[in-house]
Amino acid sequence: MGKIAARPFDFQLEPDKTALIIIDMQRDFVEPGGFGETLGNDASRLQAIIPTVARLLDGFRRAGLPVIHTRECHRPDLSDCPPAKRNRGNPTLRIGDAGPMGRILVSGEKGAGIVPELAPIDGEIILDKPGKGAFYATPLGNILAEKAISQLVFAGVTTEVCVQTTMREANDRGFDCLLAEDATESYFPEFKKATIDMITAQGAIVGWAAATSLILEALHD
Ligand code: TIU
Repeated sequence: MGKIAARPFDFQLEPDKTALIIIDMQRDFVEPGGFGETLGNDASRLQAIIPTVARLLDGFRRAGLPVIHTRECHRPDLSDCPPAKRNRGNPTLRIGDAGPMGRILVSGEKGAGIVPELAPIDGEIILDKPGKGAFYATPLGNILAEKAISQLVFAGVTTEVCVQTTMREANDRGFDCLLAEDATESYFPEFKKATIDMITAQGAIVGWAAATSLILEALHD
């Protein structure tokens, strides 16, 4: 029961200790005209995983397990956005500038919102984070400790940036981390592959990876 044929070896899911964390499925990253595209990316690859993330989310909801949604965004006065982050890469629009979906990556703006297909429901946690990792400058560690969570299933974008950073933060804090590999995506397919290869290498040095369908089967064994 609960055994998932994951990479690099089976992951033993313990549902009563498990939460789903969906990273940054925000319009600014997955829809045209958002922050992702201001950095020079094509958002359509990311948009394509929405139905798979929705299936995973539905499975956790039906199992009655905790769900955490993160959003990478900043206060309207940008006091939590270091100038180094705002200026990095000389983007066409900077964080805080007015874009087609409101001010780029600013909390409360349309672009910073989670895509409607994955909208959080009552009882789910929404966590705004100023960094790439979800533990930095947020109450995530305390939230998980209160719920006695020790296993995290990861989905969302982008695989090598906010997903990987958060998995590494979680791994160092003692969580078993499982990435739903078809429920995450990158603007760069080769970076997605490399990230999954590097987190699962060396005997799951950062964590495991498995298909969403296998995770859902284990949840409902
Ligand atoms: N640029 C990029 O790949 N990602 C980010 O800036 N944030 C997240 O990954 N959420």
